[in-house]
Amino acid sequence: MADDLPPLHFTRVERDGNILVVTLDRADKRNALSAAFIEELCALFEWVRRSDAGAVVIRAEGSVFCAGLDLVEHHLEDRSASDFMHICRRWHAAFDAIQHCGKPVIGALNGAVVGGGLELASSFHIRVADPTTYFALPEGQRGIFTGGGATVRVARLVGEARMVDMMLTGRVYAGDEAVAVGLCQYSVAGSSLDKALEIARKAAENPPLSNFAITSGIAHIGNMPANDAFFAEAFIAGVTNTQPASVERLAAFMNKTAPKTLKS
Ligand code: 1HE
Repeated sequence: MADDLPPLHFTRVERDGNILVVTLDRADKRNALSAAFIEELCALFEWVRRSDAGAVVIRAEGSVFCAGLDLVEHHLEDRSASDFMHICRRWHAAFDAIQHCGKPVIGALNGAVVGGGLELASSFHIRVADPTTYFALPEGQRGIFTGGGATVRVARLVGEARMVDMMLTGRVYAGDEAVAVGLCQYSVAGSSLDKALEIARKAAENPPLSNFAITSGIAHIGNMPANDAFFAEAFIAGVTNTQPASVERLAAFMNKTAPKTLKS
């Protein structure tokens, strides 16, 4: 582990080979996101970006992955509109730092992934649910609005109409239905951590530049008008598809020493 890991109070970081395992470690408050927790995620993922990790798994201590905004802190702080606007901008910075850390980020989810917890999880590239996992946006019921990027990331995952329904009615999704609507890509009968580690190890076999292009390029291109998107895609492909690691892998394919893409 690099020495310059920032001080951590709400998370733990361990290494499993070239995979970083980040644990949300505020189980007594169901991993609710206080302002200080968000600052820690900003600093930690800036460090992750500079690390040589091949992929990252994010898991949580305790029965709940993340209960979202620290509602008690928010209530006690008696924030002004402008205070909370600045808080939201730090949430955006933290989740952007996760999404664009350059490495595949896989969430090993459990229990509630709600409100800001779903905003956090939607910044991961792959989400794996276990049988206890459920997703909801209880903002309407709490008399608040999403402020950590859900209007972009969750709406992209599930579509605007479904997100409006989730916020108005508090509708909960879990299991295969959560996969079907796009909230997670996997729902497993066993441990979400085991599956997330398996996915992370697989993804970490790709060249780092390819993983950077995949984990950031698709999201950025999705914000562009089609003509600009095609230009950006060509540019990214120009750089990625001519990298030394790609030349080696294509030579192996030509020489019939590379694995084929087969069904199962
Ligand atoms: C919290 C929080 C929290 C728990 N902020 N402290 N998020 C929500 O609306 C979800 C609110 N939380 C819950 O509905 C439940 O806590 C759970 C279903 C997630 C878990 O229930 P449970 O029975 O396991 O735990 P608990 O007994 O409710 O809570 C245990 C402790 O965690 C308790 O503290 P204690 O000091 O009394 O022991 C709770 O107060 C504390 N806790 N959740 C603060 N969220 C940028 S905008 C984002 C907008 C949103 O995120 S809205 C969604 C907010």
